Amino acid sequence: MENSGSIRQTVEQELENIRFIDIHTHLFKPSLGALGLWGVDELLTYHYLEAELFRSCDLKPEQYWDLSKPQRAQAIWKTLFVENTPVSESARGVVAVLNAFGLPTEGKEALAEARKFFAEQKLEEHIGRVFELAGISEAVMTNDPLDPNEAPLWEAGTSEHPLFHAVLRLDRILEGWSENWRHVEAKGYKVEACLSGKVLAEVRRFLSDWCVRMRPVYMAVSLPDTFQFPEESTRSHLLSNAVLPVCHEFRIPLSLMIGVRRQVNPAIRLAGDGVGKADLRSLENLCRNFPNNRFLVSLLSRENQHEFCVLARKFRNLMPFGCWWFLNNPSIVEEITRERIEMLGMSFIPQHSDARVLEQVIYKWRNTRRTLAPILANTYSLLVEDGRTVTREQVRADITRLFRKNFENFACINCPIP
Ligand code: FIX
Ligand code: ZN
Repeated sequence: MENSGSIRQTVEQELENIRFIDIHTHLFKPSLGALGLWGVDELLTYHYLEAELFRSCDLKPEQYWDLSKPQRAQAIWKTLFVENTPVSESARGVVAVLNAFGLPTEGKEALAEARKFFAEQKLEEHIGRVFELAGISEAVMTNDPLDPNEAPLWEAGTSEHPLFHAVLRLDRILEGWSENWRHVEAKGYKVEACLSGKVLAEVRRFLSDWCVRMRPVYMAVSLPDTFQFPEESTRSHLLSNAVLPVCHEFRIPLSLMIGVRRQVNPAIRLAGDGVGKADLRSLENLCRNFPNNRFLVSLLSRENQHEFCVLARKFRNLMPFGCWWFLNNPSIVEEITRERIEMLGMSFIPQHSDARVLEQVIYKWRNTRRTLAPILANTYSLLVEDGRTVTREQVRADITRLFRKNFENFACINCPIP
């Protein structure tokens, strides 16, 4: 390929042909039942859209929360899709999903028609169709061993599903030990609020038992912008003496998602979280002090991204991934992805969907392909200008590395189970 036109066409074709692994979602395999959200009412009551609703109507949050789910969806459809033009990233996403299924995307009647369509779908085959439309082969879940609705399903034994991988989510342990240690104790582990050597050994046993039960591809935690390591804290002790040793034993990475300011506005619930710039010295200390652990990391603040790339150049056990949450907008995805390629080559994971509702993967991955095509094409055009030829095989290998192999290798997906 010599000219930019043929390069762009080849990049678009290879992006279209390759099935990606979605490495962080809030989707659930069918055997986890009602935890899995799908259909138009769930799409419309996505917390991203709830935040936008309150900016465009007189409904007060407390009035909104008193409504039923269908009534909330109706309020959002009326406000953001009928009375206003759905131009935000999240609102346009709903339009793209309805359009992908050949459903009407505007007017008062469109919601009723969409509801009828989704009510007719059988979940198992619907999942397959949605993943095909999204161009993904698998989705990685978020699974909480202390969630009162989810844990019993795993403890009773759930069936594996070829399209879903599990993740052991640690927020209630690492961020809420003082109020949650009793739930760990209730499951038969001799733990208490204070972290003695014996208690830490029991926490390791709890984590190991859940790794055997869930077979997670990584452990994960979402951390505030104020996260510090090391520090004299329960979280720091649990990380050093329980979580990281068990991750190492099971050869899985620890995913750190850093920078959330939880409940900036509690009145709007899940939509009320904000963002703050993190101190990356803490991440640097973790990567340096635990060279045999692997850290799969996403940072929420745009202001952290350049320093993040520099840090990733220093530590091969640090894998940057995704343009997370408030960063998952084309204008910012472009900036972040270009600086990652310029500093890290193809040794990072560009995106995840963070989908909470099944059909969101359709628009989130279409947007990723649409945003990345010119970035990758420009990358190869510069290389041609500077004296290298670029082949379709190289483009295919690079995209496969970005959206599959970097994760498979880093998470040791194909390693023998310890
Ligand atoms: O901690 C997380 O996994 C975040 O992604 C969520 O808490 C957040 O609500 C979200 O869905 C962002 O996209
Ligand atoms: Zn998430």
